[in-house]
Amino acid sequence: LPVPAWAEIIRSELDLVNTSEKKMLLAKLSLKHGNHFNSKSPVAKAISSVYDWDTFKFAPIRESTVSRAMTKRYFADLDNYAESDVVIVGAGSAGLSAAYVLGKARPDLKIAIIEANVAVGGGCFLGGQLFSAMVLRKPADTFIRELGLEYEDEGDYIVVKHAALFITTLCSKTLALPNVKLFNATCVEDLITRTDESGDSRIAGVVTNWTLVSMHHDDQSCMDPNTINSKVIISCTGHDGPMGAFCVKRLAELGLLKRNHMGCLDMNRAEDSIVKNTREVFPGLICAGMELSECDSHNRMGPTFGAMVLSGVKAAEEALNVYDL
Ligand code: 48N
Repeated sequence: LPVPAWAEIIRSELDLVNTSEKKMLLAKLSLKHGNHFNSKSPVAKAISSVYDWDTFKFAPIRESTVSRAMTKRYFADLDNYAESDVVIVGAGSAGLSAAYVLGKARPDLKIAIIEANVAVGGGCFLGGQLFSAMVLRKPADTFIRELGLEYEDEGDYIVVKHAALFITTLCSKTLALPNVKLFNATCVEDLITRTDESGDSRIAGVVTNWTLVSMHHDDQSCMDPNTINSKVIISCTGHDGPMGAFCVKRLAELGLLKRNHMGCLDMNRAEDSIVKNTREVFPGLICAGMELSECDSHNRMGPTFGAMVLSGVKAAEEALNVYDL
């Protein structure tokens, strides 16, 4: 049978998808178009030509090659980002939004993201109380369109079908930027400061350690940290979790910043005030997202993320406006 034009189109698209997707697509097409897709059809051949499972074999490798492939790159990154232009603490919705905007706007800047968890996302892998859909109030829809994400437009707000779709898309686009590096499973356990003759201090970088090490300083002998020097820190460590609001708490502990606690939930007040007040809270330290509520006692907003996204965007702009980067 001559190969109908649509089979040619499908075949070319089949080359774009991986095998499991090919199989799924073929099954769908078989259901839709009947026996055109039997095992002898050109499209079926396109799939089976990819892998002959009987003779399938990976190329050989030695274990140490894998180890060297990882460690060589990881330690080269640590060396490269030991002096960063910007360090973003926390890879939740605010931190990743800040990293994306900054990394895209200034490809000349070296941006290190330090995330305590193995996984990024913070509170944004779910929309709220284990529900998956994610609500963002307008005008945060502009950022969702920037990411090329589909959403349902409900007038004053939009809904992304799964919060994980948002945060993984944001993460993948951010990490694809050549000047952004994520150090996950790594936490900021202290800050680097400089104090001038008049006794005024400013932040000059972060003190880091593997998160699991940081969590066991009380039951292990001294496990010294690593450091990253940078001109500015954007702290987005949230209000929740074992290290929430880390930088605000650390500065408050030293009497360098007044700590106010997060207010009760008021969605309208919370989102406006968090975005409006995203700013430098201490010389060298910009605070964004829910960590700010622990600094200025803003209300919490509950399961809506527009303020997190736009607070991250504003923090990126503050970093460019306030500092000579
Ligand atoms: O998602 P979070 O917690 O923080 P934000 O500010 O990006 O987003 C907050 C948002 O998820 C909400 O809380 C929503 C809107 N709920 C509001 C409400 O009313 O309940 O992300 C912070 C990230 C996490 O991934 C932490 O693991 C990480 O920061 N983190 C740290 N990473 C490195 N070093 C640290 N010291 C540290 N502390 C926290």
